[in-house]
Amino acid sequence: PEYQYLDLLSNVLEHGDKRIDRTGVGTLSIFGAMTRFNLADGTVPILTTKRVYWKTAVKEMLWFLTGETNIQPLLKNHVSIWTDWPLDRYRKQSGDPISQGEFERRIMEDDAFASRWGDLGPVYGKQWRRWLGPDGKEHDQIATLINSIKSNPTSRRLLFHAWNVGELDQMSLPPCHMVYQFFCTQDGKISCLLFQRSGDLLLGCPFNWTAGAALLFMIAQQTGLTPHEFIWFGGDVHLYLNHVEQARIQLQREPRQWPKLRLLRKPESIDGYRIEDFEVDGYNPHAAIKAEVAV
Ligand code: THF
Repeated sequence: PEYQYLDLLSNVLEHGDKRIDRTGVGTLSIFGAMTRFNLADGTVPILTTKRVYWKTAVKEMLWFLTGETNIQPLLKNHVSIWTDWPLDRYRKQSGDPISQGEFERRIMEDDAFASRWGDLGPVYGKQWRRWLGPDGKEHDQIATLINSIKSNPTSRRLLFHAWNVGELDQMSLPPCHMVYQFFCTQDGKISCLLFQRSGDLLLGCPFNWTAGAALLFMIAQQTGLTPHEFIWFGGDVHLYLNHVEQARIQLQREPRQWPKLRLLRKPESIDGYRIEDFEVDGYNPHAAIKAEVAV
């Protein structure tokens, strides 16, 4: 199961097209990849060949679900993975060489500063919960999805999308994990398929798989179904050139058994989940591997 990841990583290392990317760091890229994870009995694809901070990934998913696009609530929950983009913009536009710690402190303590500098634009949360139609009406794609799964589980339109073409230029970063589609079987199982146009194989994908599986567990619980498969399609799947050493270290490690995820409580709705509701059992990973994120 985890060999799907390790095989992909070694494939990108060996056959990736070397290019300079948007960030200037450079990548090895392949085009078109799939991974398929069976979630039976609560199994979740949280990589074991390095420690993945699964709570951070789940907190990020919960933040998307609130419809938020400002990093302030993330920081208050001790999640810093989105700080680099607002920080970069602030430094460039203000000329102030502020440290990351100081910037984060100001975002948390000063609401006016946060609303001026902490917003990422109409990214995931906005598109998922408040996609703006041409008539000015907002569309809650998540609520619609859950209602549709309940009322019409064999529908081929069980999906939500973040690639809002008309608003891309206002986003700090256009969506990477773009479309999530769902599929229900007659015997009460539900699967999720995610299409991701761009995947940072070392840092991003392990997070996206963990978060995607957590989302499927929540949606399954809300609709009374059992999680079945989490299927992932990647478009441009890449390894940053400053992650090559880390990838080689990870490839030398022996995968261990997947952990299991359990939801400790069933909230009234998809909006009621908190991080305390998630319990992961049997997670016994190899050591964490440090890597810089490309901005
Ligand atoms: N940009 C790039 N270049 N890579 C990405 O993975 C990525 N994202 C989001 C938006 N742009 C991206 C941001 N998500 C980490 C994890 C996910 C991120 C950004 C950073 C990260 O640094 N993870 C470390 C430490 C985690 C922690 O401190 O808790 C790790 O070791 O996993 C992909 O959606």
